[in-house]
Amino acid sequence: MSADLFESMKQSVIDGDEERSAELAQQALAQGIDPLVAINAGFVLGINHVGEQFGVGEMFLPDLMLAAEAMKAAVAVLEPEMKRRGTQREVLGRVVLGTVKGDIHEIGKNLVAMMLSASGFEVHDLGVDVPFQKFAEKAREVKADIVGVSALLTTTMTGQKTVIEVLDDMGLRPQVKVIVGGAPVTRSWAQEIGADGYSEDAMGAVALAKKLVGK
Ligand code: B12
Repeated sequence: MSADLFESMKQSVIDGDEERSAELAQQALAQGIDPLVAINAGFVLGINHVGEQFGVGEMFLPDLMLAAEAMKAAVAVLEPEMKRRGTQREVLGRVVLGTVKGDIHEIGKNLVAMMLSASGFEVHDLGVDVPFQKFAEKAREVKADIVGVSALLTTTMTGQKTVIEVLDDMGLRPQVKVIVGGAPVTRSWAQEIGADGYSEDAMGAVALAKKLVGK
């Protein structure tokens, strides 16, 4: 019976069916299933599948976004019970993320945030048009492992460099790692500005973040 339920959970995420995922999470709670087990034996398998299919070009951006939303809906239902039981999901690391000052492109950044949080990172999303200083202040406040800076304009890319400089000035480096991304950003740019990593997409950002926190 549970095997069917777990399979349905996986499928609901693959289908990007937010309502169905939330409903299945409710069912798991009603059946007394440990919420962490529901996540790891059910929903996570769905998001992993979508990530793999996306990687090989079998699924596309909208599928990835819907899957991440479905995953989030399930986790939102399960979270209170996890807290109550004290079985918190292992937090892989803390990430401060935002689109840099002068830039209001948020779709890619939101996707990176969703995938990181669906994968077990605690994400502090500062939004768009974020002042350089704010990345560093938030990183210090939440003891971030990673700061992620998104930029979609050639004119705002230089802001990624400034964020690294501010982190340096505040003595937060090299403990706090910096990852950068956005359509005009390249690996060589990331190297040039002394970032710790670059990824061209959200799945890559998750792999990169895991590597940087040693997971
Ligand atoms: C949608 C869009 C907009 C929307 C944004 C809506 C929103 N709420 O986000 C609106 C209409 C507001 C907009 C405005 C502008 N835009 Co615009 N916009 C785009 C467009 C078409 C798509 C961007 C997008 O969402 N892509 C989909 C997401 C999923 O991809 P992504 O953002 O690249 O993110 C992925 C990766 O880059 C990576 N990633 C992203 N961030 C991060 C961060 C980290 C840490 C990591 C690891 C990875 C990572 O992972 C993401 C997921 O896979 C692009 C064209 C393009 N092909 O990029 C132009 C584009 C970026 N825009 C452009 C321009 C010029 C502008 C404007 C200046 C236009 C104008 N004259 O007003 C304004 C600027 C406003 C501002 N100050 O920011 C140019 C930039 C040119 C350049 N090289 O500088 C582009 C390239 C269009 C073009 N070909 O001319 N835009």
